[in-house]
Amino acid sequence: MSIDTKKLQALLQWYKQSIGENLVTALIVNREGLVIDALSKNAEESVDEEIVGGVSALVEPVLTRITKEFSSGSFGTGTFDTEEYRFIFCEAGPEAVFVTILKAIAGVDPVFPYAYLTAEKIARIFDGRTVSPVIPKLISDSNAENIERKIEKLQKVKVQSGEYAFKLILGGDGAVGKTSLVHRFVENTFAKDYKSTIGTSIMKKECNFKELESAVRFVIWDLAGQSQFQRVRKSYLANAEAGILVYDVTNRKSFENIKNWHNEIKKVSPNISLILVGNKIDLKEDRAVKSQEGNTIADNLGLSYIETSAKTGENINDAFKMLALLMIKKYFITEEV
Ligand code: G3D
Ligand code: MG
Repeated sequence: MSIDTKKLQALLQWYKQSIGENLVTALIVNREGLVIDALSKNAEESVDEEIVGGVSALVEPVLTRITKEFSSGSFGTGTFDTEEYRFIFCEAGPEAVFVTILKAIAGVDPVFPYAYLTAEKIARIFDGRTVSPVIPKLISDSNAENIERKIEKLQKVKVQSGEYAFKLILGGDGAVGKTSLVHRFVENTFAKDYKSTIGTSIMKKECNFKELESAVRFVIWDLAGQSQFQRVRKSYLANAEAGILVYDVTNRKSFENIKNWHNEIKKVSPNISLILVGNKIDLKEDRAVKSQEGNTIADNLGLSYIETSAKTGENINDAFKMLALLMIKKYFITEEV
């Protein structure tokens, strides 16, 4: 494969201009984590080996995980923070990942649209298709729509044997424990130093039921609650078959907001199957919402209710199992009749 490296470098230079001084560097790596190309200080200079070496050491563990988790399909995008840097990973075609490294103080949301667009262009360069290295200012609606389309494409994450998994989304205020819940379920770990997710990360997980001889596959989408990027949020919620509404039992406001989350999700995905989760039950002293109240609101909304702790792992598997059973009832059993 011959890659137009000049065009690649021109594109990276445009990217640098678009992002400004918060950009530390940008890399293109393959799925094994090897650097294919990187932003050089200026278009004529060759790539700074020292920066690339240091950065790929940092990026490697993350890429290893990505490669492992998404060996059978797309992973879309993900973010990752260290003390010094913030990373954005964007899939750039089947072979490459576009990695943006920002200063720790940088906001990720304004960078996202540029990262998506650049990743798309990188994929085209690798394919040998025609593409301009010029990156326009992304403020207009039509550009936002392009990004939305790209995300919709990512929705169709294919799993083994050509079957499609259910798209699962999470609703609920920031910091109620959505990301922790998913990580607990997917990896069975509770990362104490986990920082808030900005953007979307996509994980997949299969639930097996011996009793029913069925497997339910979920493709779990995790988006930051505080995302200001409304258009991304709408396509995040769209076409979802399953969802978990989460509140924090120590945070009354998050409980009161459940109705709003329910409305917003139902508006975008009317046929979604939802359950309600009251999380952080390990914090017994700080409890601000009674179990009975959780039950009542769930009854009113016609949902099943379960209480969990992503910290201790209590009821996490059962929560997902509850949802998987709903999916079986809706999609498998009714089909057989
Ligand atoms: P979000 O994805 O809904 O925004 P996160 O929430 O999963 O990022 O979690 C927000 C904070 O709550 C995190 O703390 C996380 O460790 C903590 N948390 C999540 N679930 C539980 C739980 O069940 N019990 C307890 N005690 N804490 C939980 P930090 O301090 O890292 O912000
Ligand atoms: Mg989160």
